[in-house]
Amino acid sequence: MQEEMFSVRMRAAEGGSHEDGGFHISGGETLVAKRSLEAAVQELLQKALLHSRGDADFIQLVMERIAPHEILRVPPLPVITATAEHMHEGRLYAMRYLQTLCISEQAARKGIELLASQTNLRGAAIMSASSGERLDAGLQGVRATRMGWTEDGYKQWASRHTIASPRITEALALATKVAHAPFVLAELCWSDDPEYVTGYISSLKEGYVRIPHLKEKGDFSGGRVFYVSDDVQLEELTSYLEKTPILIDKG
Ligand code: WAQ
Ligand code: MG
Ligand code: MG
Ligand code: MG
Repeated sequence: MQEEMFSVRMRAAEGGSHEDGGFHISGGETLVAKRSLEAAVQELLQKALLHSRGDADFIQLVMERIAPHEILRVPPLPVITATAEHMHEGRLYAMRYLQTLCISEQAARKGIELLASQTNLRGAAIMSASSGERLDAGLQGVRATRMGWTEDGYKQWASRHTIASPRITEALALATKVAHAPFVLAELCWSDDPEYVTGYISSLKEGYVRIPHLKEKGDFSGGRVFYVSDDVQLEELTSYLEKTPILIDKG
C-alpha cells in the first residue's frame, strides 16, 4: 500500500495578516509522508518564528492530504554555480543568461528590475518572456505548492552535493516543479531575506544555475519571476503550480 501524503503550507507576516496589509516575513511549503508531518510542521513553524525579515505576529499553517496516485515524480534539476564576485557582475550575468533561454532583453531587464524594487512579494510574478508584461491576475503573484522530496531522493542528492541545506533543497524542489510547468521557459529568483544574496536562474533546458551575488547584504528586495511563452493559458499554469503534487525523486 502507498503511504498517505500531506501537503503543508506556511505563511507568516508582521503587522497583521497578508490580506490585512501585514509585511511578508516568510512562507514555505512541502509534501511529506504522514509520519513526517509533525516534523515538517515544526520546521516550517521555526522558519516563521526565527526569521531575518522580522518578528511574525500572523502565522498560518495548512495541511491537506494528497491522493498518492496523483503525485508525479521527477528527478531534481542538475545544479551548477556561476561565477559572480559582486552584485553588478551577477545581474549582468543574469541579463545575458536569460537571453540564451529565449527571454527578450526587455523581459530580462523588467524581471530584474521587478525583483530589485519589491520587498514585499509573497508569490511569484508571471511574466511574458517576450514583452516583460506581468500576467498574474491583479499582480498578486502565484505561489507554487505541493512539492517535496522523497526520502530516498533527498538522501541521494544530499550525499552527492556538499551544498545541501534546507534553503537550497527547498529552492531546488520549487525550481524543479516550476521548470516542468506548462508554458514556463525559465525562472529568476533571489531571496527577500536580507542576509542571503545568492539567487538562481532555472530552466528545464539548462537546469538550476546558482548566481552567487544578485543583491547586496542588508537588502530586503527579492522574489521570483516565472517567464512564460506567448501561448500561455493562465488557468492551466496556475492550476499546475498550485495543485499538481510533485515529488523530487532519485535521479
Ligand atoms: N511560490 C512562488 N513564489 C515563491 C514561493 C513559492 N512557493 N516561495 C517563495 N516565493 C517568492 C516570494 O516572492 C519570496 O518573497 C521570494 O520568492 C523569495 O523566497 O541555491 O531563499 O524563500 O543558494 O526568501 C535561492 C538560492 C534562495 C538558493 C531563495 O527564497 C541557493 C530563497 P525565499
Ligand atoms: Mg522563505
Ligand atoms: Mg522559500
Ligand atoms: Mg524569504
